[in-house]
Amino acid sequence: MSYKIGLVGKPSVGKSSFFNSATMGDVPEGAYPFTTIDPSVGEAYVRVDCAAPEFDESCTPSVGFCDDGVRFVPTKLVDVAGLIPGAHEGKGLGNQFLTDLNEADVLIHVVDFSGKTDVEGEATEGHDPRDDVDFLENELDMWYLEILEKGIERYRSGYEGEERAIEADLAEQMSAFKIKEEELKQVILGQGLDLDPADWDGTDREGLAREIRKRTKPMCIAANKMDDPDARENFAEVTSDPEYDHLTFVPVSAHAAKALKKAADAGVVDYRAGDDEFEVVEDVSDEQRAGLERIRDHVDRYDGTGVQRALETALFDVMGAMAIFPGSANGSADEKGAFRDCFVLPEGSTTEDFAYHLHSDIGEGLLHGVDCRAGRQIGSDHELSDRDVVEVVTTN
Ligand SMILES: Nc1nc2c(ncn2[C@@H]2O[C@H](COP(=O)(O)OP(=O)(O)O)[C@@H](O)[C@H]2O)c(=O)[nH]1
Ligand SMILES: [Mg+2]
Repeated sequence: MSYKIGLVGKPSVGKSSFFNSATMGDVPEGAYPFTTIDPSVGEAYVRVDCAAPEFDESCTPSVGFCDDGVRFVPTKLVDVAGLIPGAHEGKGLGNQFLTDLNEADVLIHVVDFSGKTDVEGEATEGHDPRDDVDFLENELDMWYLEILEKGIERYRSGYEGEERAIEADLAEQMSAFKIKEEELKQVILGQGLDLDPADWDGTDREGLAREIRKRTKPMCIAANKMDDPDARENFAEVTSDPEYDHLTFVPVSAHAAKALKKAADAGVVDYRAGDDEFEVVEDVSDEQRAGLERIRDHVDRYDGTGVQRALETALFDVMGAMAIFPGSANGSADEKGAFRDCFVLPEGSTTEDFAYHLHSDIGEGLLHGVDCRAGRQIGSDHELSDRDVVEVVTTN
Protein backbone atom coordinates (compact mmCIF):
# COMPACT_ATOMS: atom_id res chain seq x y z
CA MET A 1 0.00 0.00 0.00
CA SER A 2 1.25 3.44 -0.77
CA TYR A 3 -0.40 6.74 -0.19
CA LYS A 4 -1.87 8.81 -2.96
CA ILE A 5 -1.36 12.54 -2.94
CA GLY A 6 -3.77 14.49 -5.15
CA LEU A 7 -2.79 17.77 -6.81
CA VAL A 8 -5.81 20.01 -7.24
CA GLY A 9 -6.37 23.55 -8.39
CA LYS A 10 -7.98 25.58 -11.12
CA PRO A 11 -6.39 25.58 -14.59
CA SER A 12 -2.99 27.23 -15.18
CA VAL A 13 -1.83 27.39 -11.58
CA GLY A 14 1.08 25.02 -12.23
CA LYS A 15 -0.26 21.56 -11.34
CA SER A 16 1.37 19.85 -14.30
CA SER A 17 4.63 21.70 -13.75
CA PHE A 18 4.58 20.58 -10.12
CA PHE A 19 3.69 17.02 -11.14
CA ASN A 20 6.45 16.79 -13.75
CA SER A 21 9.12 18.10 -11.43
CA ALA A 22 8.00 15.82 -8.57
CA THR A 23 7.69 12.62 -10.55
CA MET A 24 11.27 12.99 -11.71
CA GLY A 25 10.74 10.95 -14.85
CA ASP A 26 13.60 8.62 -14.01
CA VAL A 27 11.35 5.75 -13.01
CA PRO A 28 12.26 2.67 -15.05
CA GLU A 29 9.78 2.10 -17.86
CA GLY A 30 7.18 -0.52 -17.09
CA ALA A 31 8.15 -0.94 -13.45
CA TYR A 32 4.99 0.85 -12.40
CA PRO A 33 2.17 0.00 -14.79
CA PHE A 34 -0.04 2.91 -13.81
CA THR A 35 2.47 5.43 -15.16
CA THR A 36 1.80 4.22 -18.68
CA ILE A 37 -1.92 3.60 -18.27
CA ASP A 38 -2.70 6.99 -16.85
CA PRO A 39 -0.28 9.85 -17.49
CA SER A 40 -1.80 11.87 -14.66
CA VAL A 41 -0.71 9.31 -12.05
CA GLY A 42 2.97 9.11 -11.31
CA GLU A 43 5.54 8.11 -8.77
CA ALA A 44 6.90 10.83 -6.56
CA TYR A 45 9.06 10.48 -3.47
CA VAL A 46 9.05 11.72 0.06
CA ARG A 47 12.38 12.14 1.79
CA VAL A 48 13.14 10.42 5.08
CA ASP A 49 16.46 10.54 6.91
CA CYS A 50 17.73 7.00 6.52
CA ALA A 51 18.18 5.03 9.74
CA ALA A 52 20.98 2.84 8.36
CA PRO A 53 23.91 5.18 9.21
CA GLU A 54 22.91 5.14 12.90
CA PHE A 55 23.41 1.38 12.83
CA ASP A 56 26.65 1.60 10.86
CA GLU A 57 24.94 -0.09 7.96
CA SER A 58 24.55 0.85 4.36
CA CYS A 59 21.04 0.33 3.09
CA THR A 60 19.75 -1.53 0.05
CA PRO A 61 16.29 -0.07 -0.61
CA SER A 62 13.81 -2.48 -2.16
CA VAL A 63 11.88 0.46 -3.60
CA GLY A 64 12.92 4.06 -4.16
CA PHE A 65 16.53 4.92 -3.49
CA CYS A 66 18.88 6.41 -0.95
CA ASP A 67 21.11 9.34 -1.75
CA ASP A 68 23.78 10.09 0.81
CA GLY A 69 21.68 9.26 3.85
CA VAL A 70 18.41 10.61 2.47
CA ARG A 71 15.90 7.94 1.66
CA PHE A 72 13.49 8.66 -1.20
CA VAL A 73 10.35 6.67 -0.42
CA PRO A 74 7.88 6.26 -3.29
CA THR A 75 4.42 7.71 -3.06
CA LYS A 76 1.76 8.11 -5.73
CA LEU A 77 0.98 11.52 -7.09
CA VAL A 78 -2.14 12.34 -9.11
CA ASP A 79 -2.61 15.43 -11.24
CA VAL A 80 -6.32 15.97 -10.61
CA ALA A 81 -7.43 18.11 -13.54
CA GLY A 82 -10.90 19.54 -13.90
CA LEU A 83 -11.56 21.88 -11.03
CA ILE A 84 -14.05 24.38 -12.43
CA PRO A 85 -17.17 25.90 -10.89
CA GLY A 86 -19.78 23.12 -10.71
CA ALA A 87 -17.23 20.28 -10.88
CA HIS A 88 -19.05 18.65 -7.96
CA GLU A 89 -22.17 18.44 -10.17
CA GLY A 90 -20.20 16.76 -12.93
CA LYS A 91 -19.49 19.94 -14.96
CA GLY A 92 -16.40 19.83 -17.16
CA LEU A 93 -14.33 16.82 -16.20
CA GLY A 94 -16.40 16.66 -13.03
CA ASN A 95 -16.87 12.91 -12.76
CA GLN A 96 -13.23 12.09 -13.37
CA PHE A 97 -12.37 14.88 -10.99
CA LEU A 98 -14.48 13.35 -8.21
CA THR A 99 -13.13 9.84 -8.83
CA ASP A 100 -9.56 11.13 -8.59
CA LEU A 101 -10.40 13.09 -5.44
CA ASN A 102 -12.00 10.04 -3.87
CA GLU A 103 -8.81 8.10 -4.30
CA ALA A 104 -6.53 10.74 -2.87
CA ASP A 105 -5.56 10.32 0.78
CA VAL A 106 -4.40 13.90 1.07
CA LEU A 107 -4.60 16.92 -1.20
CA ILE A 108 -2.14 19.56 -2.24
CA HIS A 109 -4.08 22.55 -3.48
CA VAL A 110 -1.85 24.34 -5.96
CA VAL A 111 -2.64 28.05 -5.97
CA ASP A 112 -1.13 30.70 -8.23
CA PHE A 113 -0.03 33.18 -5.58
CA SER A 114 1.10 35.72 -8.15
CA GLY A 115 -2.57 36.57 -8.72
CA LYS A 116 -2.05 36.47 -12.47
CA THR A 117 -4.71 33.87 -13.33
CA ASP A 118 -8.43 34.35 -12.89
CA VAL A 119 -11.01 31.71 -11.87
CA GLU A 120 -11.06 30.22 -15.36
CA GLY A 121 -7.28 30.10 -15.54
CA GLU A 122 -7.04 33.08 -17.92
CA ALA A 123 -4.38 35.74 -17.55
CA THR A 124 -5.27 38.63 -15.28
CA GLU A 125 -3.73 40.92 -12.65
CA GLY A 126 -4.32 41.29 -8.95
CA HIS A 127 -6.43 38.17 -8.39
CA ASP A 128 -6.68 37.37 -4.67
CA PRO A 129 -5.38 33.83 -4.03
CA ARG A 130 -7.78 33.57 -1.09
CA ASP A 131 -10.64 33.40 -3.60
CA ASP A 132 -9.11 30.19 -4.97
CA VAL A 133 -8.72 28.67 -1.52
CA ASP A 134 -12.37 29.50 -0.72
CA PHE A 135 -13.53 28.27 -4.10
CA LEU A 136 -11.96 24.83 -3.75
CA GLU A 137 -13.13 24.41 -0.18
CA ASN A 138 -16.67 25.34 -1.21
CA GLU A 139 -16.63 23.02 -4.19
CA LEU A 140 -15.53 20.13 -1.96
CA ASP A 141 -18.05 21.06 0.71
CA MET A 142 -20.92 21.08 -1.78
CA TRP A 143 -19.89 17.66 -3.01
CA TYR A 144 -19.80 16.35 0.57
CA LEU A 145 -23.12 18.00 1.32
CA GLU A 146 -24.78 16.16 -1.56
CA ILE A 147 -23.52 12.85 -0.26
CA LEU A 148 -24.54 13.79 3.27
CA GLU A 149 -28.06 14.55 2.01
CA LYS A 150 -28.19 11.15 0.34
CA GLY A 151 -27.17 9.54 3.62
CA ILE A 152 -29.92 11.41 5.44
CA GLU A 153 -32.36 10.23 2.76
CA ARG A 154 -31.17 6.65 3.29
CA TYR A 155 -31.82 7.03 7.01
CA ARG A 156 -35.27 8.49 6.42
CA SER A 157 -36.33 5.81 3.99
CA GLY A 158 -35.60 3.06 6.51
CA TYR A 159 -38.52 1.02 7.74
CA GLU A 160 -40.78 2.66 10.26
CA GLY A 161 -40.01 1.39 13.72
CA GLU A 162 -36.75 -0.15 12.64
CA GLU A 163 -33.87 0.53 15.03
CA ARG A 164 -31.54 2.74 13.00
CA ALA A 165 -28.57 4.95 13.75
CA ILE A 166 -27.93 7.99 11.57
CA GLU A 167 -24.17 7.52 11.82
CA ALA A 168 -24.50 4.02 10.37
CA ASP A 169 -26.40 5.24 7.30
CA LEU A 170 -24.03 8.16 6.82
CA ALA A 171 -20.97 5.94 7.17
CA GLU A 172 -22.38 3.65 4.52
CA GLN A 173 -23.18 6.50 2.16
CA MET A 174 -19.73 8.01 2.75
CA SER A 175 -17.79 4.76 2.56
CA ALA A 176 -15.56 6.17 -0.17
CA PHE A 177 -14.33 8.77 2.31
CA LYS A 178 -13.17 6.06 4.68
CA ILE A 179 -14.89 7.44 7.73
CA LYS A 180 -16.14 5.05 10.37
CA GLU A 181 -19.46 5.10 12.19
CA GLU A 182 -17.93 5.93 15.53
CA GLU A 183 -15.95 8.86 14.15
CA LEU A 184 -19.05 10.19 12.37
CA LYS A 185 -20.97 10.03 15.61
CA GLN A 186 -18.23 12.03 17.33
CA VAL A 187 -18.24 14.60 14.52
CA ILE A 188 -22.02 15.02 14.73
CA LEU A 189 -21.93 15.44 18.50
CA GLY A 190 -18.85 17.66 18.21
CA GLN A 191 -20.86 20.03 16.01
CA GLY A 192 -23.31 20.37 18.89
CA LEU A 193 -25.97 18.37 17.00
CA ASP A 194 -28.04 15.49 18.27
CA LEU A 195 -28.27 12.19 16.46
CA ASP A 196 -31.51 12.98 14.64
CA PRO A 197 -31.23 14.70 11.24
CA ALA A 198 -34.81 15.94 11.55
CA ASP A 199 -33.35 18.55 13.93
CA TRP A 200 -30.62 19.72 11.52
CA ASP A 201 -31.27 22.84 9.50
CA GLY A 202 -29.43 23.90 6.33
CA THR A 203 -26.61 25.57 8.21
CA ASP A 204 -26.14 22.53 10.44
CA ARG A 205 -25.83 20.26 7.41
CA GLU A 206 -23.36 22.55 5.70
CA GLY A 207 -21.28 22.75 8.85
CA LEU A 208 -21.35 18.99 9.21
CA ALA A 209 -20.38 18.39 5.56
CA ARG A 210 -17.49 20.81 5.96
CA GLU A 211 -16.24 19.16 9.14
CA ILE A 212 -16.36 15.69 7.57
CA ARG A 213 -14.54 17.02 4.52
CA LYS A 214 -11.81 18.57 6.66
CA ARG A 215 -11.22 15.28 8.44
CA THR A 216 -11.30 13.01 5.44
CA LYS A 217 -9.55 15.21 2.91
CA PRO A 218 -6.62 16.78 4.74
CA MET A 219 -5.07 19.47 2.59
CA CYS A 220 -2.11 21.76 2.35
CA ILE A 221 -1.64 24.70 0.04
CA ALA A 222 1.24 24.87 -2.41
CA ALA A 223 1.62 28.62 -2.83
CA ASN A 224 3.03 28.43 -6.33
CA LYS A 225 4.84 30.92 -8.58
CA MET A 226 6.69 32.30 -5.57
CA ASP A 227 9.48 33.31 -7.95
CA ASP A 228 7.17 36.23 -8.78
CA PRO A 229 7.46 39.27 -6.46
CA ASP A 230 3.67 39.74 -6.41
CA ALA A 231 3.35 36.19 -5.10
CA ARG A 232 5.63 36.99 -2.17
CA GLU A 233 3.53 39.97 -1.28
CA ASN A 234 0.34 37.90 -1.42
CA PHE A 235 1.97 35.15 0.58
CA ALA A 236 2.81 37.51 3.44
CA GLU A 237 -0.74 38.82 3.42
CA VAL A 238 -2.56 35.49 3.27
CA THR A 239 -0.42 33.69 5.81
CA SER A 240 -1.00 36.47 8.33
CA ASP A 241 -4.78 36.41 7.77
CA PRO A 242 -6.35 34.59 10.76
CA GLU A 243 -9.17 33.32 8.51
CA TYR A 244 -6.63 30.97 6.98
CA ASP A 245 -5.00 29.70 10.15
CA HIS A 246 -6.51 26.26 9.59
CA LEU A 247 -4.33 25.70 6.52
CA THR A 248 -0.65 25.01 6.03
CA PHE A 249 0.99 27.01 3.24
CA VAL A 250 4.20 25.93 1.54
CA PRO A 251 5.97 28.45 -0.72
CA VAL A 252 6.73 26.77 -4.05
CA SER A 253 8.21 27.51 -7.43
CA ALA A 254 7.34 24.64 -9.73
CA HIS A 255 9.27 26.51 -12.41
CA ALA A 256 12.43 26.50 -10.35
CA ALA A 257 11.94 22.82 -9.51
CA LYS A 258 11.48 21.89 -13.15
CA ALA A 259 14.45 23.91 -14.34
CA LEU A 260 16.72 22.53 -11.62
CA LYS A 261 15.69 18.98 -12.37
CA LYS A 262 16.45 19.51 -16.03
CA ALA A 263 19.81 21.09 -15.26
CA ALA A 264 20.67 18.26 -12.86
CA ASP A 265 19.68 15.62 -15.44
CA ALA A 266 21.90 17.37 -17.97
CA GLY A 267 24.79 17.36 -15.49
CA VAL A 268 24.94 21.15 -15.38
CA VAL A 269 24.21 21.41 -11.67
CA ASP A 270 24.80 19.21 -8.69
CA TYR A 271 21.44 19.08 -6.98
CA ARG A 272 19.40 16.55 -5.04
CA ALA A 273 15.61 17.00 -5.08
CA GLY A 274 14.46 18.87 -2.00
CA ASP A 275 17.87 20.28 -1.11
CA ASP A 276 18.23 23.90 -0.08
CA GLU A 277 21.27 24.48 -2.28
CA PHE A 278 22.80 23.51 -5.57
CA GLU A 279 26.08 23.97 -7.32
CA VAL A 280 26.75 24.81 -10.96
CA VAL A 281 29.31 22.25 -12.09
CA GLU A 282 29.51 22.85 -15.85
CA ASP A 283 30.33 25.80 -18.04
CA VAL A 284 27.10 27.60 -18.85
CA SER A 285 26.16 30.51 -21.05
CA ASP A 286 25.59 33.92 -19.48
CA GLU A 287 21.90 33.52 -20.10
CA GLN A 288 21.78 30.11 -18.41
CA ARG A 289 23.78 31.44 -15.50
CA ALA A 290 21.37 34.34 -15.06
CA GLY A 291 18.46 31.89 -15.07
CA LEU A 292 20.14 29.68 -12.50
CA GLU A 293 20.88 32.68 -10.30
CA ARG A 294 17.19 33.63 -10.33
CA ILE A 295 16.43 30.09 -9.20
CA ARG A 296 19.11 30.38 -6.53
CA ASP A 297 17.38 33.48 -5.23
CA HIS A 298 14.18 31.48 -4.69
CA VAL A 299 15.98 28.42 -3.31
CA ASP A 300 17.96 30.52 -0.80
CA ARG A 301 14.92 32.45 0.29
CA TYR A 302 12.70 29.40 0.89
CA ASP A 303 15.23 26.65 1.61
CA GLY A 304 14.46 24.83 -1.59
CA THR A 305 12.05 24.95 -4.50
CA GLY A 306 9.19 23.86 -2.24
CA VAL A 307 7.99 20.92 -4.34
CA GLN A 308 9.48 18.22 -2.10
CA ARG A 309 8.52 20.17 1.00
CA ALA A 310 4.89 20.35 -0.15
CA LEU A 311 4.74 16.57 -0.64
CA GLU A 312 6.28 15.89 2.74
CA THR A 313 4.14 18.48 4.50
CA ALA A 314 1.02 16.88 3.03
CA LEU A 315 1.95 13.36 4.03
CA PHE A 316 3.78 13.78 7.32
CA ASP A 317 2.46 17.02 8.80
CA VAL A 318 -1.05 17.50 7.51
CA MET A 319 -1.98 13.82 7.33
CA GLY A 320 0.23 12.84 10.25
CA ALA A 321 1.72 9.76 8.58
CA MET A 322 5.09 8.41 9.72
CA ALA A 323 7.98 6.46 8.31
CA ILE A 324 8.85 3.14 9.97
CA PHE A 325 11.90 0.98 9.26
CA PRO A 326 11.68 -2.75 9.89
CA GLY A 327 14.85 -3.67 11.75
CA SER A 328 16.45 -6.41 13.69
CA ALA A 329 17.66 -6.14 17.24
CA ASN A 330 20.84 -8.11 16.57
CA GLY A 331 22.16 -6.49 13.41
CA SER A 332 19.85 -5.22 10.70
CA ALA A 333 21.14 -7.06 7.67
CA ASP A 334 19.73 -10.29 6.31
CA GLU A 335 20.85 -12.16 3.22
CA LYS A 336 19.11 -9.61 1.00
CA GLY A 337 20.70 -6.58 2.62
CA ALA A 338 20.08 -4.01 5.31
CA PHE A 339 17.27 -1.55 5.81
CA ARG A 340 15.59 -2.67 2.64
CA ASP A 341 12.23 -1.20 3.55
CA CYS A 342 10.83 2.03 4.84
CA PHE A 343 7.06 2.03 5.22
CA VAL A 344 4.75 4.98 5.54
CA LEU A 345 2.07 4.28 8.15
CA PRO A 346 -0.98 6.25 9.29
CA GLU A 347 -1.00 8.50 12.32
CA GLY A 348 -1.28 6.64 15.63
CA SER A 349 -0.07 3.29 14.28
CA THR A 350 0.93 0.73 16.90
CA THR A 351 3.34 -2.21 16.87
CA GLU A 352 0.37 -4.41 16.02
CA ASP A 353 -0.72 -2.18 13.11
CA PHE A 354 2.82 -2.35 11.81
CA ALA A 355 2.86 -6.15 12.10
CA TYR A 356 -0.39 -6.38 10.15
CA HIS A 357 0.99 -3.96 7.61
CA LEU A 358 3.88 -6.36 7.00
CA HIS A 359 1.59 -9.36 6.65
CA SER A 360 -1.64 -10.62 8.24
CA ASP A 361 0.20 -13.76 9.44
CA ILE A 362 2.75 -11.57 11.19
CA GLY A 363 -0.05 -9.55 12.75
CA GLU A 364 -1.82 -12.67 13.99
CA GLY A 365 1.34 -14.22 15.40
CA LEU A 366 2.61 -11.02 17.04
CA LEU A 367 4.17 -11.45 20.49
CA HIS A 368 5.75 -8.04 20.90
CA GLY A 369 8.01 -5.58 19.17
CA VAL A 370 11.54 -4.38 19.76
CA ASP A 371 12.55 -0.75 19.49
CA CYS A 372 15.90 -1.45 17.82
CA ARG A 373 17.35 1.98 18.50
CA ALA A 374 16.73 1.80 22.24
CA GLY A 375 17.16 -1.98 22.34
CA ARG A 376 14.04 -2.49 24.40
CA GLN A 377 10.85 -4.46 24.10
CA ILE A 378 7.64 -2.65 23.14
CA GLY A 379 4.07 -3.90 23.56
CA SER A 380 1.70 -4.62 20.72
CA ASP A 381 -0.38 -1.52 21.53
CA HIS A 382 2.67 0.74 21.76
CA GLU A 383 2.23 3.81 19.52
CA LEU A 384 5.10 4.15 17.11
CA SER A 385 6.88 7.40 16.22
CA ASP A 386 8.27 8.71 12.98
CA ARG A 387 11.52 6.97 11.93
CA ASP A 388 11.24 4.21 14.53
CA VAL A 389 13.24 1.09 13.72
CA VAL A 390 11.12 -1.86 14.80
CA GLU A 391 11.58 -5.58 14.95
CA VAL A 392 8.44 -7.67 15.16
CA VAL A 393 8.67 -10.83 17.24
CA THR A 394 6.10 -13.49 16.38
CA THR A 395 5.15 -16.99 17.44
CA ASN A 396 6.06 -18.44 14.07
N1 LIG B 1 6.35 32.09 -12.73
C1 LIG B 1 5.94 30.84 -12.62
N2 LIG B 1 5.16 30.29 -13.56
C2 LIG B 1 4.77 29.01 -13.42
C3 LIG B 1 5.18 28.23 -12.30
N3 LIG B 1 4.64 27.00 -12.43
C4 LIG B 1 3.91 27.00 -13.57
N4 LIG B 1 4.01 28.21 -14.18
C5 LIG B 1 3.40 28.58 -15.47
O1 LIG B 1 1.98 28.57 -15.34
C6 LIG B 1 1.37 28.09 -16.53
C7 LIG B 1 0.47 26.91 -16.25
O2 LIG B 1 1.26 25.82 -15.82
P1 LIG B 1 0.70 24.32 -15.83
O3 LIG B 1 1.70 23.50 -15.09
O4 LIG B 1 0.35 23.89 -17.20
O5 LIG B 1 -0.63 24.52 -14.96
P2 LIG B 1 -1.91 23.56 -14.78
O6 LIG B 1 -2.93 24.01 -15.77
O7 LIG B 1 -2.37 23.85 -13.39
O8 LIG B 1 -1.47 22.15 -14.98
C8 LIG B 1 2.52 27.75 -17.49
O9 LIG B 1 2.74 28.86 -18.34
C9 LIG B 1 3.70 27.57 -16.56
O10 LIG B 1 4.92 27.83 -17.19
C10 LIG B 1 6.03 28.83 -11.33
O11 LIG B 1 6.46 28.25 -10.33
N5 LIG B 1 6.38 30.14 -11.54
MG1 LIG C 1 -2.25 20.67 -16.29
